Amino acid sequence: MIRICIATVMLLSTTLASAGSALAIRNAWIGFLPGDRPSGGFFVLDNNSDREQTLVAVSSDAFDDVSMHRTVDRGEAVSMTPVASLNVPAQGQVKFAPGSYHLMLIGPQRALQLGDQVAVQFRFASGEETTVPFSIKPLWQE
Ligand SMILES: [Cu+2]
Repeated sequence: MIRICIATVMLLSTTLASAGSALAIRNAWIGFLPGDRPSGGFFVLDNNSDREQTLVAVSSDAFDDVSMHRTVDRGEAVSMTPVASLNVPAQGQVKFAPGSYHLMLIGPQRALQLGDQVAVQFRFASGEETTVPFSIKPLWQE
């Protein structure tokens, strides 16, 4: 019974957090590469709630496939590993930036140009979803 009560309280606080838009995604941009090569997506995710939030899915109609990656520098070799989900601490922040976490955007549905915007959907374990416009920018400057 206690477990059920706790679950209910958590559900309620999740709903309240959603209503207050506790999650904010800003500085969202996609590093431009000509042609249909995979692009990287970058942004800052703020969790303004008092609960840890977990980012569980990212998608976009503008691409065949979107996934979360992390660049790992092992000294002699730099590689990327897929990230299935990502925890954002309460009152914390996660930065997606070149050389670190990034979105891997594969198979653009149309030729993208500098200055274009594409919509990217984010889904969290709480059930909250948000759609964020990403600007197409040169890869080597923010
Ligand atoms: Cu990658």
